[in-house]
Amino acid sequence: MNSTTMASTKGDKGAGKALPPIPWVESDALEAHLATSQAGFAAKAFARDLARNGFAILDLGEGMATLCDRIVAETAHHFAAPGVQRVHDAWRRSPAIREFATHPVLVEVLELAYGRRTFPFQSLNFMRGSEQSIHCDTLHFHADPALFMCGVWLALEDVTPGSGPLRYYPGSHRLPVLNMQDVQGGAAEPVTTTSYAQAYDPAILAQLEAVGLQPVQALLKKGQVGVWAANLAHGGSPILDPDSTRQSLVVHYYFEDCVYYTPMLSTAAKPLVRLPDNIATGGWTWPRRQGRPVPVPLKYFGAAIAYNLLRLTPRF
Ligand SMILES: O=C(O)CCC(=O)C(=O)O
Repeated sequence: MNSTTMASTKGDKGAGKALPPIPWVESDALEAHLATSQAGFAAKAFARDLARNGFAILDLGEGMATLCDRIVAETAHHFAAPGVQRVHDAWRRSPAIREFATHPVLVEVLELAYGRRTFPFQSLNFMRGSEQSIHCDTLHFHADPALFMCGVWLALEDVTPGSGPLRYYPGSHRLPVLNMQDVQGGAAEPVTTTSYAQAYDPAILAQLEAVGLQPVQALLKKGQVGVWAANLAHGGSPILDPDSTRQSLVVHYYFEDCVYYTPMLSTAAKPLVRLPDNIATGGWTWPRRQGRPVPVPLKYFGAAIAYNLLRLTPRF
C-alpha cells in the first residue's frame, strides 16, 4: 500500500460510537465496516489482506529509507557488545523508532483494521535473523477482548533469503488460541523455559500440520512494513548465510479499552495483568474494561513504573 493513495480514516470511529467487541479484521462484519469507511482503496486492501492471511504488507512511501538509516544509527551502539542480537525497548532512547511507531499512516490503517484507537507498547531491534521458534503473540501478549493486539515488522535493510527471514503461516490466525494450560494437558503451572520448548513448540507445529498450513517467508525490502495479527503463527527462518545481517525492528501494538495481560505467565484463575508502556505518550496505558479502569497488582504496577522510569533497554 502506498501512503499517497490513502484517504484519511480519521472520524471513522466517531466520538461516542460503540467500540467493536472483536477486531474488524477478525470479524465477519469487516466488509460492512469498510463500506461505511472513507478510507482509501489501499487502506481497505490492507485490512482485507490482514483479515485473509493474518499478515499484510504496508508501504509507507518516501522517507522510509532515511527513517530506517536513522533507526540503525540510533541503535548501533546497543550491538557493539559481543553477542548482542536483540534489544528491547530501544525506543526509549531513539526518536527515530518513536517516529516510526507513531507514523500517522500506520496508526490510521491499524485503527481502520481494528476499530479502536491503538498505541505502540514495546519495541525489539534485531541485528541478525532471530531464528525464533514458531509462536503466536497471543501466548506472550494478549488482551481482553481477545485479539486486540498486533505486531509490526520493519525491514531496516533488504531481507536476503539466507539471512533468516521472518516466516509465517498465512491463515493460521484463525486457528484456536493455544495457551500453556492447553499444551500442558490442563496443568495450571506457569511456564518455564523447559516447558515452553517441550510443550508449546511441538504443540503449535502439530496444530499447523493438522490443518496443512505451510510457511512463507517475508522477503521485505528496506522500509517495507509487515503487520501480523495477534494469533498468526510466525518466527524466524534458520540463518543459512552466517555472514548475513537482517537488521529489523518489531513494534507491538495494543488497542484502547482492553485488559492487557501475559498469557504465558498467567493461569485461568490468575491472569497476569500488564500496565503497558505507551510509546506515543512516554507514559502508560491503564487497562480498562468497558471504560472502567481494572486493577493492576501492586508488584506489576511497581515493576512497570520502574522499568519505564529507568528507561531500561535490555539486550540479549
Ligand atoms: O523477526 C523475527 O525473526 C521474529 C520476530 C518475532 O517473532 C516476534 O517479535 O514476535
